[in-house]
Amino acid sequence: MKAHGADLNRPELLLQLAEHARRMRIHVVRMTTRAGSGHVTSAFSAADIVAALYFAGMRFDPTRIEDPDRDRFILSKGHGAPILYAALHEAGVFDQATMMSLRQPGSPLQGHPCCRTPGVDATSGSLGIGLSQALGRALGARMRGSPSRIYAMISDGECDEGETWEAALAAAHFRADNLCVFLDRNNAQVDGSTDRVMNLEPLADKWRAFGWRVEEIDGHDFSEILDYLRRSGEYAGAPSIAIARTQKGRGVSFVEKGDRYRHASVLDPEAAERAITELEKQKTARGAS
Ligand SMILES: Cc1ncc(C[n+]2csc(CCOP(=O)(O)OP(=O)(O)O)c2C)c(N)n1
Ligand SMILES: [Mg+2]
Repeated sequence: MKAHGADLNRPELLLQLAEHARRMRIHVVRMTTRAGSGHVTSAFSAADIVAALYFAGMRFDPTRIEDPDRDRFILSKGHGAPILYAALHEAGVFDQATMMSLRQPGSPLQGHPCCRTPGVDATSGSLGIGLSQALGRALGARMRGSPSRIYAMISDGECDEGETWEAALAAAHFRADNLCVFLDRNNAQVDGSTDRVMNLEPLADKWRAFGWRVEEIDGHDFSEILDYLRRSGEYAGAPSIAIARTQKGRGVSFVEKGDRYRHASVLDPEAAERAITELEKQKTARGAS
């Protein structure tokens, strides 16, 4: 099984990833406005990394999601679920109607990821549990002799959770080099900026001290994301983490700036139309350049 986009040259791949991410943000707006709840800004901050994983980094074939040897993605910051669902829809795992059933009773797409949902690799949403699950998956894959690589995204708010650091310690101890993590470093958590609520700096030094390979990247720059993904596959003997600088709400100007969209908020139908119009223009702008 190959990664998506493996046959494209680099400029083509970068354009294709931007296009997937742009469409995924539109899916997020549509499904959360329809549901009337969800975490749009958290989904947007993760959008570019998730697009790069599903459409370039991971060996993921939507027609073979049961393959035990495919790569896995664990969205530890489970409230960002709409971006995961957007990627799975974009990849063809489920249809538009299923996507639009987000948060409805009986829908497979609940507000936080559930491993019973096709294509979803872990149940998450209680913050702090995803890195342990990812490590368990990584060690399990190694024991089975599987080529499966395990990708995870954790949030900066989750670095306030003890379990994150227990998993960090264990991953280095067990030399889990098939584990590749992105830390969505948007400097924000529910109650305000991470600096004010619980200072994490020097964050990269902390992960290094725990024995990880650490890179600091721009989490909205596909080139930097792809370079990290390539290098993480080459590191031997230790897990790797990219501390990815991101922005909550990234992609739509008034969502990036607006205080009213700070955390668990969705766009009302009028704002959703404005957001979609802005995202549609991004395609035109790229097409013209
Ligand atoms: C154990 C636990 N405590 C509290 C919450 C409620 N909660 C949901 S999102 C969130 C924090 C959001 O900030 P961050 O984790 O940095 O994610 P971001 O949206 O910035 O990516 C909190 C405290 C939770 N889901 N789980
Ligand atoms: Mg955060």
